[in-house]
Amino acid sequence: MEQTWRWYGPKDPVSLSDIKQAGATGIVTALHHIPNGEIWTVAEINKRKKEIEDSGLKWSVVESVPVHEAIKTRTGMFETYIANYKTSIQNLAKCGIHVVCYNFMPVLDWTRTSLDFEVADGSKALRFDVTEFAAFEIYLLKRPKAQSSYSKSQQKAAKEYFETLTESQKTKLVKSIIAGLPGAEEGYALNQFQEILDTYNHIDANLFRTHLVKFLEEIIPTANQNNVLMCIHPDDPPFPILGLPRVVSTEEDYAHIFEKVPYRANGITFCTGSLGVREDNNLVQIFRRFADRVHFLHLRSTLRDAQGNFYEANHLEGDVDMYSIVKEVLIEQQKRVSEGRKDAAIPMRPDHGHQMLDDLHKKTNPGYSGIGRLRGLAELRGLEVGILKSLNA
Ligand code: DNO
Repeated sequence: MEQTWRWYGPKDPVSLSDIKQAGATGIVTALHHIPNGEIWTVAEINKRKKEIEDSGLKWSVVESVPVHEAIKTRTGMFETYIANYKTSIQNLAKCGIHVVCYNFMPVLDWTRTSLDFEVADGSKALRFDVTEFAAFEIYLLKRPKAQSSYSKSQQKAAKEYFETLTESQKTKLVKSIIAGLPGAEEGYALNQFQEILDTYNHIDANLFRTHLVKFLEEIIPTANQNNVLMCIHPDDPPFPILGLPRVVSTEEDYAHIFEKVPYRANGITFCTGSLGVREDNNLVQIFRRFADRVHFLHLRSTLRDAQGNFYEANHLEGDVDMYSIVKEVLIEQQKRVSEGRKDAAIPMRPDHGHQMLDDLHKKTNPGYSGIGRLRGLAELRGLEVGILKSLNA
């Protein structure tokens, strides 16, 4: 696997030289300063690329070229934004960058309720708690119909939990959920949030899926012509939230978009942590079925409970069988070598990590502190070496 690392650009507290010491060779980044929907120009791309290369690293993957909300709802200036998206793909190709990650989640990118959940060893992890989320949408957001998304006992738990909250805890909960996690590109305030949700009032999962397919029908041929591999990130968490449709959560969701738009440039960011939150997602089976179009790997684990809560476990613990996944990846890579494919070393990044050691005293990007990811990368690298030796023995 090509060892990569997400870097949020010059303002990231983890520097390019830190990343080099972690042993990664590839950088995963985006032009976060360019507003959603606008063209990424060759000049801007090359400027960032040079900065990375001057540190002896390579810009391996773009994460993400964000998909404007207007494209998802097919309203307003969506045609212009799609044209701009294609131009950005062409410009990235001109600069020699050929892997592009993106997602198609409505309104919010990845979502958690707690960014500082203390695990047994004293480090801090990101967590999603159904009761907290219900309390947020029923009592703080006051979303009409929110109650009906929950069972009677969930509603009761949410009410009891909400009644224990102080004002500052309420503010913190709202912020954790909607202020925008790193890389999300969009953050919202509570008073404008319902209005944004309402832009989906007429869009159910079927219609939303059609919007995704139409978007792919437009951009994937351009990517294909330019040798750019597009890889869609699964929904995180992989189930509907806030009454919004979610259409990239399961094997069947992926099967649908690949059947409609079969080019291999229409690929996956295989995120074990996101997909692994659903018990009915068989990760090895999903990987095997779509292995040839996995263009990028996010390796991390989650631990869920019977109530649907989950937190981010250490990379080799939790519900994800990381050994089996990495083994499948290495088998796929060997297959690609035998087929003469140029993309045989799949870029992977240690996705997220606990806030731990010195990082507990620093301001870090939630999920993206240096030391937690360093640990994750080291463990994954060791796992890879062990499996490779035994495969070739
Ligand atoms: C979270 C990430 C997401 C992901 C985007 C992909 O850590 O996995 O921000 O990058 O959803 O577009």
